[in-house]
Amino acid sequence: MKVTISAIRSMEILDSRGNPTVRVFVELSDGTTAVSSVPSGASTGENEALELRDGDPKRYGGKGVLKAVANVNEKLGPALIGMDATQQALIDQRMLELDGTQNKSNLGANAILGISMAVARAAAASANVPLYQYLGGAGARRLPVPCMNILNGGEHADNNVDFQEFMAVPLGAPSFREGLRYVAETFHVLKGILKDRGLSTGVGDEGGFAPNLDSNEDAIETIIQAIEKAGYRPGIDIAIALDSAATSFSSDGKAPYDLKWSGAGTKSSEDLIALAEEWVSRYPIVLWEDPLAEEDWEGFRKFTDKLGDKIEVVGDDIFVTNTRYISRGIEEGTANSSLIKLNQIGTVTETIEAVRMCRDAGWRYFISHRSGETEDPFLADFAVAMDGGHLKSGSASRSERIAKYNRLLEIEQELGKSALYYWK
Ligand code: 2PG
Ligand code: MG
Repeated sequence: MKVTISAIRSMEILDSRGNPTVRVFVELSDGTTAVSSVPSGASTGENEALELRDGDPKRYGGKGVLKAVANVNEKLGPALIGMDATQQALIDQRMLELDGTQNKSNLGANAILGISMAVARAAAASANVPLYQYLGGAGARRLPVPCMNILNGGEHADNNVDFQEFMAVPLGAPSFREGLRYVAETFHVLKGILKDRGLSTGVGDEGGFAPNLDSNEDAIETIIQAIEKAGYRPGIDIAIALDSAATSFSSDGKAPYDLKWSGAGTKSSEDLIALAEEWVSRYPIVLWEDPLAEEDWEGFRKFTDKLGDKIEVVGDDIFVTNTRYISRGIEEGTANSSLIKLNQIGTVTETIEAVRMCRDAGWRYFISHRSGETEDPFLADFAVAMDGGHLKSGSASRSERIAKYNRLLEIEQELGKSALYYWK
């Protein structure tokens, strides 16, 4: 029997930074209910789908989302009642039509994504299959390598480190569970090292430490020290991934780059590429995200020319999970991987399209949380469904990050012997 959408409602909740975000409740004709909560970024790309905020200075400094909530309750929800809940693509398409803009600026990507995620979850529950299987099919059994962001800088922290994320990648672990243990242990050892040096062990937005360090190199060398001290072999058991988030140290999305947090001065694209070449030859780096800014397509291409056969070069702000930009990237050889964030594009269906485009081109794709998150673990199921291979969900602290890792532990246990785990 066809199961249809019978009710949709929304409310304003808070994200992990204490900023308002959208929660959506969906009810189906068979009585199934589901909830979703929408994440929110800080180092956002210019071309991301629009996150609708009220702009009313009297509430949350203008960051309220009551307009988006009203759009769910009054415009989007009523138009979807009676639709077959398993027709995810048609439901998402209907919402795009209702919005009528290219970047969802009319009704808000936060409103639209909240419904899109809750509908997927409700349809899965109604079919009595886990979400990862509903979205990924019977073959969805690969757990992602957790790229754990253990040291934070840039816009995610108040320290003197320019690069936003330094991630520990447990690529030599035999399973997700063990991989998570490798990097969680490394996180704890890192804390001890920082403490011994008299440095801050306070954490940034994604739960990694955010100390003031001697240099950007110091960040990476301290992590390598932590990996070794935790009993692991750098590059064999645990490698390193970076997100420069370079748009955040360029004034207009292009060169020049001002390494303003460390005070290392102004750099050209070529300077940053040369630095990356040196780092990749010296350190066990396997992935580098946003080494250059969102408008620096040429710099990105040069970076990929130099390093694309050695490491995964990921575009985040430059591609914004949008097939328009990913297809250009594929044509021009801009990168060899795209970051994948549901709320950058705003529907589950379009996010799956972005993944498909990467796969078809022989690119990799890197499934990601946002720096503002909630306790919703949707991302964990989504990563397994997409056969993602690796994901980033922050550090081994802050429950909004751990919620995703814990859900992955559950999925791995549920899959039992059929679970897969490997890098590449
Ligand atoms: C990024 C993300 C997530 P934000 O730059 O990759 O780590 O940060 O959500 O702030 O854009
Ligand atoms: Mg990024």
